[in-house]
Amino acid sequence: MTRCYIGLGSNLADPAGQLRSALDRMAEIPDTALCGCSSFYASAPIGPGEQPDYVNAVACLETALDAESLLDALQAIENQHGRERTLRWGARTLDLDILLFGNDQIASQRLSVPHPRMAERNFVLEPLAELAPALIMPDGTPLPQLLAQCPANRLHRL
Ligand code: PH2
Ligand code: MG
Ligand code: MG
Repeated sequence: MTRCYIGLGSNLADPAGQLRSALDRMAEIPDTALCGCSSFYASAPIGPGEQPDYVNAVACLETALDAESLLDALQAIENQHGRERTLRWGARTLDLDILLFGNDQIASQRLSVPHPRMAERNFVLEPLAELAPALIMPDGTPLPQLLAQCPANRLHRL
């Protein structure tokens, strides 16, 4: 089984409800157990134009799937939640990102793991630290060091 961490985000159509429903669906992914979820956080949007604030969280999964199969399952859940892939970093009903997949470092056409921008995003690092405060990244960097270096962005626990 591989322990992985999934970033959840939404800023459209009842964001907290989107995240709750996504967690229910994630708990049903075959050969996979949902082992925890952080608090939900409100965060200022990073992206183009005027957008509503996001609700963000991080969930922990234990899975026997490979990373691409897990990605398929997560994208299916995004699609069930009306995700439209238009503007990069545009507003969205549901975003599910594989942040970490065990200690794997993956650079394929479909997947970059660890998530390439997670070190710059306090709305990822803060909830991740709630679940795994002493986590060491696959490159050996301790999570507390990333947190200390992360740019501030408006964030509060809901
Ligand atoms: N996700 C993005 C772009 N910008 N901003 C916040 N606050 N939260 C997000 O989850 C987020 C974002 C692209 O995935
Ligand atoms: Mg994302
Ligand atoms: Mg995404």
